[in-house]
Amino acid sequence: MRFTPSVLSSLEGRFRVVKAPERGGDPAAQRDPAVVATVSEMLSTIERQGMDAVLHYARQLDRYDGGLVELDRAAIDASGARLDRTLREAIELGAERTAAFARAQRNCLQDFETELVPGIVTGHRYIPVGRVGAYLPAGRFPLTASAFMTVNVAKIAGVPSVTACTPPQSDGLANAAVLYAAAISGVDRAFLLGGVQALAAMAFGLLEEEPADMIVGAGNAYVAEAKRQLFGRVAIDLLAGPSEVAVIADGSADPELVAADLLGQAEHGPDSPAALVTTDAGLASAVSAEVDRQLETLSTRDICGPAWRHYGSITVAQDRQTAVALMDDLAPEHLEVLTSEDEWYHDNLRNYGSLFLGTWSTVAYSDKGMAGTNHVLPTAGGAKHSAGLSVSRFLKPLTYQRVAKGATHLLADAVDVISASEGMSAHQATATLRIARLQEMPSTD
Ligand code: HSO
Ligand code: ZN
Repeated sequence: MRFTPSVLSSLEGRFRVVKAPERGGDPAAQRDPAVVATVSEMLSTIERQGMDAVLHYARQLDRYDGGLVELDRAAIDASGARLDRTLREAIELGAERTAAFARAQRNCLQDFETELVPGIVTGHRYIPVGRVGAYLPAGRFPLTASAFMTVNVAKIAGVPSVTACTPPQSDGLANAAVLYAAAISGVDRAFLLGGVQALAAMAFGLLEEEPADMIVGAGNAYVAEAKRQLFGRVAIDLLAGPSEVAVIADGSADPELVAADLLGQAEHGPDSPAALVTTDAGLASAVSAEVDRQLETLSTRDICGPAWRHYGSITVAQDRQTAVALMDDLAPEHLEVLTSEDEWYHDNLRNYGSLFLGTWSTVAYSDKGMAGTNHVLPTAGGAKHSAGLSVSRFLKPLTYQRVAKGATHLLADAVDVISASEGMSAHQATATLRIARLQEMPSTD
């Protein structure tokens, strides 16, 4: 998350950077050529050699030699039994909340039909994607709620077939919490398969009779690059880079909470950006001191510390309009507003993946599924042009038209003229033939 130089110069004199990121550039915006080449080689090998190549990469990269394992009912039940009851209940709560939010969003998407002019009826119907493949990562931090955001939301959208892949852990098993979350989200089939080889197997139809139409879910840089290279052949959700957090705060904010929330996402990796924009210089120094204090005791300070040093920033804005202009330029994945005028910011901000309004809303509530909203969100400025994953992404608003005989001239005459001017006589004929038919018909009045 870096400010755009032209935006900074247009705001000159209205802000002061008190802590700049030490590292240049935006880690998510840079494609590592080595990653691009490795993924391209893997995809073409798997496309040519099929399951043999998939299993070869599973052995080489995941050190897994168990062949292709489908996680059936028995494995899923065993995963539930491996979990502590309080964790199981927390997972069930997350599944319920994300389903409730997705259902509410689904109800806002209406089929419609309208008669544009007499005799020309048009409309759209929401039809779900047929086959979705969901990747459920389980690296250093298994993101338990991933399945809620992908599998659960796809099933609420009405996707008939949702297949999940999750990598084997070092014990050769699927992460129990991840698998349980997928199971209660209604996954149709699940396989023990990780990384690029999992995405390729889903996209090339190596796991089932047919390939996936769409591939969703978070992953590391290799997984993101595989999605980029498979896009077109399949649909994807989005290309997510390192998770980001930004906070707008004024003098009313609690510096301890602001610091905790900044470090809360810095934990994702040493390249995870965190940005504070505040209208209060006193708060800026209080938060800076708090971040340093909290880093002393955090068990994940080996990640959060470098993330904050390299990609953390604090900027003091002269007024709330400047704070909004700066934040809209960052277009962060997660944006918290901790001010005495949160609704003013809500009305004026335009670019964010998901917005957390007020002291009592924090990013982890959405991350873990408890707020119901989706945590698959655009990073690296993608919020300028796109929203995150939601039930609507699994539903295609497919249009149709029905033209009455009596309306023929309302379309055909103009199509005749335009097609003639383009030299497209076959197009022209489809219209003029209908005009002729109409003229041949006996008058009904
Ligand atoms: N912040 C991540 C999601 C997540 N974090 C899940 C922890 N658990 C992407 O929005
Ligand atoms: Zn997170």
